[in-house]
Amino acid sequence: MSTFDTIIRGGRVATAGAVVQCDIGIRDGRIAALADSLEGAANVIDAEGRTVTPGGVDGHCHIDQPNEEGWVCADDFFSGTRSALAGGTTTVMPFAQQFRGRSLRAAVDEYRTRAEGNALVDYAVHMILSDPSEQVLGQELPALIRDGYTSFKIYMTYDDLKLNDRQILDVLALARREAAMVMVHAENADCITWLTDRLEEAGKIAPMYHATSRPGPVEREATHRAITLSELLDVPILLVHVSAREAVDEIQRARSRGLKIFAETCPQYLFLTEDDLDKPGFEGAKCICSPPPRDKANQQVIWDGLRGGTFDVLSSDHAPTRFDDDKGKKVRGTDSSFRWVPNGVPGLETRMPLLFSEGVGKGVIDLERFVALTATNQAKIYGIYPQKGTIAVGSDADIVIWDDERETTITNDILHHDVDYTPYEGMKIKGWPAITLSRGDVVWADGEVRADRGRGAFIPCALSTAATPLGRPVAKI
Ligand code: DUC
Ligand code: ZN
Ligand code: ZN
Repeated sequence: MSTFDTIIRGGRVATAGAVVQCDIGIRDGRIAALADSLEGAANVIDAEGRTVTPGGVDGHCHIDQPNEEGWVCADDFFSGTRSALAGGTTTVMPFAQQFRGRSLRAAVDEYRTRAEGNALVDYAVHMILSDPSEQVLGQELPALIRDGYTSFKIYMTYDDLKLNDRQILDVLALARREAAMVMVHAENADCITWLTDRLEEAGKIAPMYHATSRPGPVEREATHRAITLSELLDVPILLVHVSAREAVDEIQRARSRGLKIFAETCPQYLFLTEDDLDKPGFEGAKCICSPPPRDKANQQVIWDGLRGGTFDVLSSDHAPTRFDDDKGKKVRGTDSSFRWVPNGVPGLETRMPLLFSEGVGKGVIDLERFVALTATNQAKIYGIYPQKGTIAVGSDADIVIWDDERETTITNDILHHDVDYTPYEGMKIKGWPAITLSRGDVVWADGEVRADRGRGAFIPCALSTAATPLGRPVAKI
């Protein structure tokens, strides 16, 4: 009998702490040994000369998420996880969304049935909390947190989702008691609707005006307010999809006061600008997402924040709607206002290769930081570390062996999502996963998906130490 099921031999193995040349021994889906030289396996994968990283954890993506607005999420758990693994992501964390007036528990149960039997890689589930009623905060949410749903997103914008400050305080107080991680979408709702009304009155309805309706200060105000509410009750929060210099300033100011504020950004704020919304006809709708892509100077601020430590995680915010489809970006036709265009861009598959090429390959960040941003910090913040997000003895054998030299021109037809476009069409990058393993199984090799539908498992999340309060609330209550 062999000592290991698989040995990955001779790779340049990167964790968030170090890069070392070693062999990885895998047994029963987990990493069983790390050493200079291992022997005794039925399968040996040669990784000589290649970079080996933990499989990615994408802590913010939307997969098969229902809505009541007439458009559909283009990816279900099968196509979403297929796309994820082809780009090196082996754990996805999408959202079970509560609809107002309805039970959060029912939303989670229903969402789990969407995943069951369909996912190709493992998944954990966040919640979206749109109706923090007494019943939800008093009973459903505490029980759900104990069942492994330890993080949830709240919104400060979108009419059907936004919470007011009082509701946010109620939610934060609950998060403090239960040590849950709160993700915040920070944009000022009233500013956006006021600006949108004025733009529409002036006939400015083309996709490019989406960016005009949500300028940086709109993100700054909400970021500042979210931080203030967090500070008041001493509850760590994670600001998602940070796009603007103004928001970065607020985060850095809060951190300099010693507050526990976590921050996420996404590839769309590194690689797209508002000019991508200003394409002929309706093309710009492909890049409508919120917050919107900004200008080159803001892009640089986001890159600086990745390098300098402002950002803890890089997630995709994969929000897949098809472009040429009346259940997608064109749900209200091509003459409608940007207001009605479903928000979001696809990006599960391109997240890691883009950062590997343009971040590590171009010397902006080192490999350790790449691993921290795409896997380790995500797993730590959301309570699935060290099962996920690292290469260590005992961790799940979720591993990417990179073809460091492979040059790829990104086109939608090489991707594995069910969306009919990619915002990164035509971009040339270097480096792509050659082999991806999920719990020791090769799920991607030679450009082919090799995973069976349903092999992905639900991963319950533990309480994360990232959510532990500092112990010094401003509000003495
Ligand atoms: N913004 C969100 O808040 N969610 C999904 C997509 C987007 O652009
Ligand atoms: Zn959001
Ligand atoms: Zn999102």
